[in-house]
Amino acid sequence: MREYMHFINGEYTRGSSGKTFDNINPCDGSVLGQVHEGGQAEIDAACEAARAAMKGPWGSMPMNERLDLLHKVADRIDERFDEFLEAECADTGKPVELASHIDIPRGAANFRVFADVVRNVPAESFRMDTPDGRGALNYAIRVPKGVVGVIAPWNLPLLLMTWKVGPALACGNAVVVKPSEETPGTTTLLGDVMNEVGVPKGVFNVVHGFGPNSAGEFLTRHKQVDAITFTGETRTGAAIMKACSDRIADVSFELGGKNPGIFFEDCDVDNAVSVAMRSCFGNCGQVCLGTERIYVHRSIFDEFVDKLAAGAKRLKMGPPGSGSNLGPLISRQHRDKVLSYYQKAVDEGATVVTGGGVPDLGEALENGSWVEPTIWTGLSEDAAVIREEIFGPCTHVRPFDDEDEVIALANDTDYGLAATMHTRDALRAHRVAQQLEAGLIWVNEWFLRDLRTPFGGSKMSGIGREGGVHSLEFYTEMRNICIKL
Ligand code: NAD
Ligand code: 6OD
Repeated sequence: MREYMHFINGEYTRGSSGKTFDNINPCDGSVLGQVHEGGQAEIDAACEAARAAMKGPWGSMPMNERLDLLHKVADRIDERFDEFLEAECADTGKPVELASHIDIPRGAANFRVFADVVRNVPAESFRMDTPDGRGALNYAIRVPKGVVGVIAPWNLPLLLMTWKVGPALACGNAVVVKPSEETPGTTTLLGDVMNEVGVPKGVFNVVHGFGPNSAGEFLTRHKQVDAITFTGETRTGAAIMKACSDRIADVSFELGGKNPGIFFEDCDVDNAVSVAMRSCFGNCGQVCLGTERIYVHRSIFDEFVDKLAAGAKRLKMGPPGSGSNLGPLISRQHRDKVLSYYQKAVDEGATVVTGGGVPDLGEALENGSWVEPTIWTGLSEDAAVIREEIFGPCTHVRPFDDEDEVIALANDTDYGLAATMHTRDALRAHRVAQQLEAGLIWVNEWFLRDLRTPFGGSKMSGIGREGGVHSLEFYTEMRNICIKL
């Protein structure tokens, strides 16, 4: 039986309450291990350790030494790749193929890339005239924000946690991380890596627990925390914003989405369908960038739906390591939510093209959180499954007739995270992309990431942009120094 401890001030600790909760294997409902539940005492200790690190060796460490250490963190993640892979797949049930190509490599890349961004960022300076003719020189320096609280979700646990921790540390901050209660494994393991490469104690802290009235909320309300970076549900973002408002702590939010996929008549249908297979069903649909609303030009609608349905039927469900390419949902609770939308779709009159239920994968997996990949057609745009984020392996497909119509359909949502658009017409690609109300627009692709680019959502999908130098906007503060010459 595994044990997931907090990591505070460079040491693993069980904390003071003695309370634990089960970490459940989503493939079969078995208990993987016990997670220690942090409360106010653990958050206090972690924030104190982080503050002390800022005042101590971390705060005074030369920049290149700090960034070299982060390269060593990345190298060590690579060296311990198999352990990270095992822990990630155990917590999430995701296919080994997926985690080994995306989650774990990105865990390392998030440290390397941001170390290099910080090393190379140019400084800003302005020479100004003054009435006495001598002039003045302004230059801006960047200083770390201080202690940054990182609150992460369960869908891409290592990737999304390090996407915040990498730039935060590169900029010289110390962090207190609250991983999702569903996925404690890889974040816990990262503490060991920090110690192995010599990151000073207190720089990276982890407190396990839940959200409201638990470690998550206590972190957001803590006076020693200067900023909160959060990835998760829009509703949770609203609660965190309120918690931070009393002390005007800065927030960066990557929230939910209800992302459109647009497929024009001139697209390469086979390529488009293979991209849609990933964007609808990859990670069992549990990707914030995923496509839950598809709009296909009427002239290729039947061909597209047939090919997507054939692809969905070919997916092999099973636990990690079984050669599967579709894992379970994260939990029974989340499965109940997804299945409630499967039912709503039927109640609202959808045609179920494929899926719509729970697969029979045999006795060994009957207590897991499995659902069938599902495609609907025939719903009107006010249906719940078209308006609300489901976060499951499902999508609705609707035909359209012209460009203006599809732009209006795509933008008719409270969210604005991502879109995937497919056409061979480059002019149309630019024209339409520029009218889509989303932070990330892929043409003939999906989730192709260059970590130097701005990442984030519009409308209810988030606040701010991270990635490349944009992360520096959040993880540092600028000070202007004006020198009279
Ligand atoms: P969630 O909001 O339920 O939980 C995320 C984290 O917040 C967890 O660690 C949880 O314990 C914590 N939390 C919950 N309530 C809290 C509170 N009141 N105060 C402080 N912390 C609290 O999200 P989830 O279910 O883990 O993840 C799925 C959601 O995340 C989806 O909506 C998805 O779209 C979104 N997401 C967005 C992005 C993005 O980049 N925009 C990326 C991944 C996931
Ligand atoms: O690729 C990333 O940096 C990122 N933040 C991905 C988010 C995926 C959402 O589930």
